[in-house]
Amino acid sequence: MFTRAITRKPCRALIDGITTSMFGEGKPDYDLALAQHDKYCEVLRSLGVDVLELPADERYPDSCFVEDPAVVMEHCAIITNPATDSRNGEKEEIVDAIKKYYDDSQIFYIEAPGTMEGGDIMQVGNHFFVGQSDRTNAEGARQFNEIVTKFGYTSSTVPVTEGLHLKDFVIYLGNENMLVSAVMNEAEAFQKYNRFVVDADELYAINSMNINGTILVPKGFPKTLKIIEDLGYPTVLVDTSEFGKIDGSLTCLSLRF
Ligand code: CIR
Repeated sequence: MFTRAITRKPCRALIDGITTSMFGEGKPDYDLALAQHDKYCEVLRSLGVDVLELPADERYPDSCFVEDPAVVMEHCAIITNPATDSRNGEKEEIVDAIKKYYDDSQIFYIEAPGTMEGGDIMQVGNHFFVGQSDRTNAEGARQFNEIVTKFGYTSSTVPVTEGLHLKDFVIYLGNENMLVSAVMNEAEAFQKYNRFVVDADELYAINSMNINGTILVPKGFPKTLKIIEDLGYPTVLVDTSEFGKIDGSLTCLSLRF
């Protein structure tokens, strides 16, 4: 069960967020993004989550994607080391929020030359799959493993070859079920799970999110919605179109614990 989440209001500079345009063309409409973000927080609250919404930070265009500068879990929190210059400072700005919930003895830091972003970390029970991507390097993954094993967790790495972060291409829904891209469907790491391959034209919808048994699904992806509904999960559609234009999706908009 998640009882808490941290989010950050999108800033006006959001329109200049980093993008590969892998999930949408054009610049985000700021007012629409704000409305979508409000709705996202409202959905989390409706599912029993207490949401701490941090103020917009104009210095960092991508700062609403709070999943990336930290990784939170029951026993500890890890401040990451985002790989891009325009995002690296976000790690300093998330610490105070993390300190509201974790003692200093439970907070750890990924140090250079290690890099990491939370979008590359997928928790399945007590195990963490760590995507090795352009944003998370082998040294970041090594430091992460050293930290989490102290608390009884395990971790292993998975190469991310298709784009930004691991959780853009594989997501754990719960009950041994995963949504995967065709590439992740072949990954050795995931063979023991029930894998549901999302069509190439709906890849964005892989990043759906289980909140206390209900799956939040991005609006506009009917085939993936049907896969999830057929598995028997209750679903809520959430429109994230403006975040998609800068490679953002559902999980990246919150830290959940
Ligand atoms: C970036 O490129 O860093 C942002 N525009 C998008 C980050 C998305 N984060 C995530 O999926 N965890």
